[in-house]
Amino acid sequence: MTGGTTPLTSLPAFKALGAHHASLRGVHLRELFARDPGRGERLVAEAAGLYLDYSKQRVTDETLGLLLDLARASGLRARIEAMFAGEKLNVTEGRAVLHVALRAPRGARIVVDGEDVVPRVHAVLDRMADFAGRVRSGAWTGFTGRAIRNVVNLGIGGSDLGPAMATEALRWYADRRLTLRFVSNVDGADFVESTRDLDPAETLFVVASKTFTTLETLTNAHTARRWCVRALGEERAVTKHFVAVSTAEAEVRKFGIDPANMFPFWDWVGGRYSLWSAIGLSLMVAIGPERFRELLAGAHAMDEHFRGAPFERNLPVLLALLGIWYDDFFGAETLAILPYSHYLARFSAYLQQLDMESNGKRVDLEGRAVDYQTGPIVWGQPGTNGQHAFYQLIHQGTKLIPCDFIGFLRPLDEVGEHHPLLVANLFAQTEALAFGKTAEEVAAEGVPALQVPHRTFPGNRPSSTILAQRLTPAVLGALVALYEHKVFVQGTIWRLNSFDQWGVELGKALANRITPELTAPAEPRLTHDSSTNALIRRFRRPGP
Ligand code: G6Q
Repeated sequence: MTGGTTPLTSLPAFKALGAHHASLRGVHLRELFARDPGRGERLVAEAAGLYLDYSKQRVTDETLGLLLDLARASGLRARIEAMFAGEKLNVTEGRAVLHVALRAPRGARIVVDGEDVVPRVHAVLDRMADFAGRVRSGAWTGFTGRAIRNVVNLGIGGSDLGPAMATEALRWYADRRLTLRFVSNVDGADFVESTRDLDPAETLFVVASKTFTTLETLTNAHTARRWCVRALGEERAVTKHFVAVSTAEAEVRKFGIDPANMFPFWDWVGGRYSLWSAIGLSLMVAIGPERFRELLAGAHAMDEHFRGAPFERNLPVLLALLGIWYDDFFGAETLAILPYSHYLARFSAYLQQLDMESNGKRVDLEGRAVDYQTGPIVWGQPGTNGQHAFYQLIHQGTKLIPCDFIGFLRPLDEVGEHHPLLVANLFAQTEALAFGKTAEEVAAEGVPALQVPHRTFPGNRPSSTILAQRLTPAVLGALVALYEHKVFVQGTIWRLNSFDQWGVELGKALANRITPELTAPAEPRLTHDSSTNALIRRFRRPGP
């Protein structure tokens, strides 16, 4: 597949990028803009309602040409087709990778193991729509006949972050008579604080778990069941207050949820790619089926763009290549995601899982240790709050931190002058990072000599700006799909399996071993290292 057997770092395009980096690393963005005054309108691309300005990135036409060569030499085109064709790209688990099928329109055809999955996808979406409609209208009642006012999603990781992020992002569109909560942590405080003010008679739990064996989710689900049954007096209440989203019908039955109240999805949907599936049920209840379908349509528009647009105008490909440029050639270790929208408060956390769980890998598809950098540390917070916290380091620290700024031209609610103030801050940050402020400029303002170095901004700090008209469900869908495909392109070039997550297993297994050692009545014989043994003994010591 990817570039035959030639190691990535031996590909001519990779080597050429190395040499090119040596000649470009000393060139300032000020110079690149001075050389090409049209750069800000030229180095842009647009698709699915998103406008990407990457002119403030440390690239020239030559850089882009070489990065595109690298993409082609990595067999990217064939790999995109393989994903859409339902090939089992998740080789370590023998699974297809078909989140794109979850947002394919009715009538499209995507075949897995000889079966067109699109009709199945729409059958589940229709059932979800029916259910969401009944909850929203009050037709679905709790055990005592009262309408549902609260929906609590019990899930973790991919079964939590997507719907939690999107419910927050699309709160403006939500039915405000409903309260949505997301409980993920096995720390009992999460459940207690999330249900403290809820009436069990009006509360519906959505137990969202692909495997239905996840310790955190099952622990929370059992606690929720006790909370519900204790208040409502009967085990039978469970049928009216619990629904499940899962691939594992037998486990759902075992828990006591009627499979009629279970919304399925499939093993070709990875957890962190599952927002579009029945895992989005709580979101659909919040915003309604129509809005949910707009979200899917936005993602589908990005899918079509990704699959069809030439790489040089392809948003996910461009973002991916820019990331590789900094990761592998500039030695950047992180990527900051900076949305200038309060609604996108959870967006960076969501992308953190998407990117870091997908491409935080150290061996390639053949199991060989790689000799290049792979996925970045993804972090960030909504602006402008971050400006008053960590931007100092981005502007004047010793580290190179590429940034993705995300903003909207129009607000959902016009509130005085808030929106122009917000957007001015976004634009100003990208300008300040790129161009900085020289010592001469600082001195010319009459700043005392002692302060000049402290008040100088080196600039040349790269960023992309992604703009959309408004934060609509379709725009959110396109934005999430943009990053999903970016991660896929990078995983392809880095030759990783972006769709497994074995790195979460060891900690789980060790926790299962330690739990009985913490709770056993008799002093257990501890055989860990001296640190872990001492921590366990400290836990077991009677407290004050
Ligand atoms: C995501 C991972 C992981 C998963 C959770 C929850 O890609 O697979 O975050 O979503 O571990 O798993 P369950 O849905 O099976 O409870």
